[in-house]
Amino acid sequence: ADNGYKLWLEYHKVSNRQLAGVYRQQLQYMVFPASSNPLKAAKAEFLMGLDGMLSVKPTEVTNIVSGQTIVVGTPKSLNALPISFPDSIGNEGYLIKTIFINKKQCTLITANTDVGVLYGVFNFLKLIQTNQTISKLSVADHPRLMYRVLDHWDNLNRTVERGYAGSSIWNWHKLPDIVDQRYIDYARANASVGINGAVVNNVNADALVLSPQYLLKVQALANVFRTYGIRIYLSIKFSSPVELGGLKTADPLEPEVKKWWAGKADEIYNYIPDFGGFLVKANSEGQPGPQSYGRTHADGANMLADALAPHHGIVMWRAFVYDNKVPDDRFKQAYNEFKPFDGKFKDNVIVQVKNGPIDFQPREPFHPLFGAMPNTPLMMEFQLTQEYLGFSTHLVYEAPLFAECLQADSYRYGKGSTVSRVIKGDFNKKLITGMAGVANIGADLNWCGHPFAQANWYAFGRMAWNPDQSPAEIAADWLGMTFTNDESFVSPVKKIMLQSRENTVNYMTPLGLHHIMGVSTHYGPGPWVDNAGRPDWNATYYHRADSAGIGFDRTAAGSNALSQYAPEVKADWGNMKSCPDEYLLWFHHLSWGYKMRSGRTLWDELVWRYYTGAESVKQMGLTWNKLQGKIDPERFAEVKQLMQLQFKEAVTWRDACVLYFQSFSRMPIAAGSPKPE
Ligand code: GCW
Repeated sequence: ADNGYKLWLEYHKVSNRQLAGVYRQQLQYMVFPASSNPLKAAKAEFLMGLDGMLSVKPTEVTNIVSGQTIVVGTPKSLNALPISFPDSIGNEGYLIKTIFINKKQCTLITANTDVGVLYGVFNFLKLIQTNQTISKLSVADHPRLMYRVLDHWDNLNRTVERGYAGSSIWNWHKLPDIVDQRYIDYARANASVGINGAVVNNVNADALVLSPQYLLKVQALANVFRTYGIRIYLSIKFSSPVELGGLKTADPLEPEVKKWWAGKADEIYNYIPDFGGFLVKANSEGQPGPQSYGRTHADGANMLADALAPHHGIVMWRAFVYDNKVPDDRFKQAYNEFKPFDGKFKDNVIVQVKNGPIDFQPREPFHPLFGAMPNTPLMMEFQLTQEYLGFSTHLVYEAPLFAECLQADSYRYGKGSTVSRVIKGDFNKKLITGMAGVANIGADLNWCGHPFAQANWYAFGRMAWNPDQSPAEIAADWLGMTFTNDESFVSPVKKIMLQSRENTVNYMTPLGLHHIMGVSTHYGPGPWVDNAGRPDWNATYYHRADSAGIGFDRTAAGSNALSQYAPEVKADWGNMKSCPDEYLLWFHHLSWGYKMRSGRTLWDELVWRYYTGAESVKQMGLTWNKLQGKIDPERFAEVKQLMQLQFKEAVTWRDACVLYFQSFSRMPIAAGSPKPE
């Protein structure tokens, strides 16, 4: 076994012989002329997939043999054949169809562009990987978002900020001369789910990345990615004109600063003609930015946008800003700083907003900026790396977390104005659109540390392509492609995956608790932290437990953060009677004896959740143990050990939090709670 290196592109043998026979029958011949790099890559992938799954290699022909031929290409590459299709699939969409061409039946994979064909090929292979029939196909698909980007928080010394899967996959030392096979496999995996961009360095950026030496290295990566439809982007340090250029200032309104960036952009595009653009973290957590010169986010972003515009590059400007010098509730800062600049950003700026207002917690309400800036493109930022979700030790399938945010109703354009619709630009067609995922990839043999963490990379790609896809379907596809299509494995493990995030919320931060992890590591419980150097790094700042009760009052009586939402949302969450249990302590400070929907007191409910959370991890392990023999022994054993460790840590979370909060509630652990070990 490869221990997971091949990800969901393992192409294991189709075990159902009858089905394999039918597939082979229809794939005896192919019309697949390939002269461009993407088409060559598509063809190589196609042949590799068929060889792996069916041990078949279609014979190359120029004329269709009816019922036994697959035809792959664009109208241009297939110019000998009369092919037409709707425009609606755009530049990256594709069609997979059973049709008649010149009166002969065939399977056609086609698109407007070579990269569209590549996507079509991956999706055709997926049909076989998941054992679907291919005899009467009519698939037309296209991405709903334009920029589908992985953000690597990788430093130039190969450490990875919040990375739990080994060192960075980018070997800067050996680049540009050594092009690791990993870069190609990385690009294949991304293309297979439609990811079309990669920011290769940390948002806490090093100015050095813009030096000629590094641009050569970046160019070597870009040359690999291009074949797979992936553009490369860089995180930039706002003070680069000073640090790298020797200027006295990085003030975005200074002509010499503008000139420096424009020159730098020209230089980059000389190396990389299809360079994607810049990602910027400015004036947050100590990073430099326009505010350091008395200028605004819009001044900073627009200056960079001007430098990139002649080359069609974009600026992804992050809204994750907070600062202990700004008093008040950290929840509110991004909205306060960005909302006033709605409509003030250039067309090629997209404001990148984390899914929630604090920081990638196990559960957060959706960020109040979604829907609040009608004239500004907003790019969703999800975190795949499990900074607050047990690193790569805990099994947490994140698609339900993504879906919960995407399907939340902002009410900003009336009922049904979901976050998904906002980021798709449904309410303002002029805007560019996108989704970013903070990568969970490292140099570990299996890329992501935990075998199941691969599912988060996979699910991110699928949801960036179409944010409304169902987590359950994505999980089933991933399991089939990664492990086996055996229902007796897929069905229980899919259940495990779908339940996993809620389990983790329960044993870490139930009922709307947040940011009570160990200070700075963000691993393990730390509800007692109250001397972390700044108030908003303290757990006590967030849970506010005292002898009377627990929770952060964000109603008008408290920080009033709720006023940043539409009136409907504010009314719903602002009233403790209608506020869902899941968000309760995000918005309310309640007494320990408060009566919950379940009939239990708040204290009993809290205890019950912690115990249920830990218990469900134990159950997950028991389910897994019964599946021995259904997949390769290596990954089976690895996951088994990980689940045992996860259980141990879930118990630690439970006991630490229950005992700590009990020192305030002074109430007993009710009979009927699941028993401790
Ligand atoms: O989640 C927090 C992390 C920081 C990170 C920051 C950010 C890259 O703890 O490590 O820095 O967010 O998103 O900028």
